[in-house]
Amino acid sequence: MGKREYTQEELAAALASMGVTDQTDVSRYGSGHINDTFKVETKRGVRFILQRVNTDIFDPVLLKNNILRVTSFLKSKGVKSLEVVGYENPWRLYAFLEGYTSTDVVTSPEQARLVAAAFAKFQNDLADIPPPRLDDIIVKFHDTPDRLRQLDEAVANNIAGRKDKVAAELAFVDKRREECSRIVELMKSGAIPERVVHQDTKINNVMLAPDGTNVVIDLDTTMPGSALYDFGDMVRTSSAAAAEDEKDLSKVYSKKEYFEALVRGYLPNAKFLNEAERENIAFSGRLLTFECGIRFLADYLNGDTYFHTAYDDHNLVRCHTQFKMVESMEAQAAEFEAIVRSV
Ligand code: ADP
Ligand code: GN1
Ligand code: MG
Repeated sequence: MGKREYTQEELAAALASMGVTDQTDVSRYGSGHINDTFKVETKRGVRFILQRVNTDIFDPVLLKNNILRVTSFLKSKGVKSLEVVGYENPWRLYAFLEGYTSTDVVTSPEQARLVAAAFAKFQNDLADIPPPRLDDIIVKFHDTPDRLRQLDEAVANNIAGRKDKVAAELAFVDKRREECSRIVELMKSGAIPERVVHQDTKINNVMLAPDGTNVVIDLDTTMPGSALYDFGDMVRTSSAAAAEDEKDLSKVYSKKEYFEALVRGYLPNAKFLNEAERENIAFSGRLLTFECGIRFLADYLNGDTYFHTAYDDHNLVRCHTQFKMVESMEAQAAEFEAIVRSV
């Protein structure tokens, strides 16, 4: 879906509802695929992030409740997090994280290590959030068999008439169906515990500062799930040699030195992991990347209604990079397993 247009009047009304009337500039910001995000400059020199929550995807009332619980709990622990300045559904205002930047591609092993340590710390920080259980903001979010079911439905419906263009991609999926249920089955059996996890650990959801400090952002999907969802999705973007929408697939592969840095950043800081979780660390990278490829493919077939897209085949290009990453991880599976064992 192309991004929705907003008039300055609409943006001004949203800001005014949250007490800001001295804005000098409000402009699109960041490269998130879900919400509409704006940077706000003011006469005072204070800056904000204004966001309109994507109400096609989220129940805004449940989402607000989770976000306020998570951010206030982290604040009570002295953990630097998103600071909610205003929240008038579907709009919200965050303090701008000055001095921090986000990137779409990892540029050094040290950066990968820092990001993995940041998400391990995030999981630790939220391990003792008081009851009740956080809401399932998106039900079955990382239930890979259910994502396959959604893809099959998209193929059957063929809403955008693109089915004939994706025969090779569907054959790629068919060869890998069996492995898809491993994590959900281990969760059902109790071998893998439910924890409060982030569930969208892509590299641009961590803000980084030059001194190595960081802030985990995009807390919309922070809810009960598996720690492996976070590690796996980290491998998806933070071991990638190229951007999620790189068209030249010869540039797209999973870098072993980045994978190793992720494991070195994550495992020593995630001491809570049990045996079954540790055994599936390397596998989770392949699975979560495959799942994301399936999601891009299903959205392509559905006519691009979920992820923001900038051009016609954007979701198909993204699907290709994900599947190329999967092949790369499959080819290095033994080496990746050995890295996990050595750390
Ligand atoms: P989406 O859910 O669409 O991915 P995000 O919440 O991740 O939206 O925000 C999109 C981008 O906006 C982030 O990747 C980051 O670059 C930027 N951003 C979000 N919140 C802040 C903040 N508080 N301060 C500075 N930049 C931010
Ligand atoms: C979306 O919101 P953003 O851009 O950080 C998506 C993730 C996908 C990712 C793929 C709520 O993340 O699950 O992995 O795109 N978020 C949601 O880039 O669906
Ligand atoms: Mg984001």
